[in-house]
Amino acid sequence: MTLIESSTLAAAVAAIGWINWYFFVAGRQTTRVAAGAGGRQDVVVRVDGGYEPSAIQVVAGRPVRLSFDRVDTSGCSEEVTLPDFGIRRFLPTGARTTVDFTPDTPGTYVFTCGMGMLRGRLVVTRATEA
Ligand SMILES: [Cu+2]
Repeated sequence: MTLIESSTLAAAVAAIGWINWYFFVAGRQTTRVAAGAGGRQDVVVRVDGGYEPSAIQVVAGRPVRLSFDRVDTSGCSEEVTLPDFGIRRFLPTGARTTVDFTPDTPGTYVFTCGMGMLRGRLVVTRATEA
């Protein structure tokens, strides 16, 4: 192999490694939310062609506030729904939209865009598990 061939190969291997990490490792990390003053579990979710963080862990029986900061202009992300909680909200670009609810039952719930294409997970645990 020439030097150019081997450095191209190295760059390709590095790119593949990064892509695998991005989709299979980074996306699986769950953000644990600690309750702040007043017991509310506050988390800011960036909406930019997806949700960041996309996996959020909270404790059952205490109020949750999801603050969606939408930065993209794709029609896909203009709505967010939490079907298990009967919530559907419009998210204006460049603004923060807060969604308040209290998950009473431990379990894994989804939040998605209006069409169900962008997806996030809300993992609700018992207070003693957190
Ligand atoms: Cu969508």
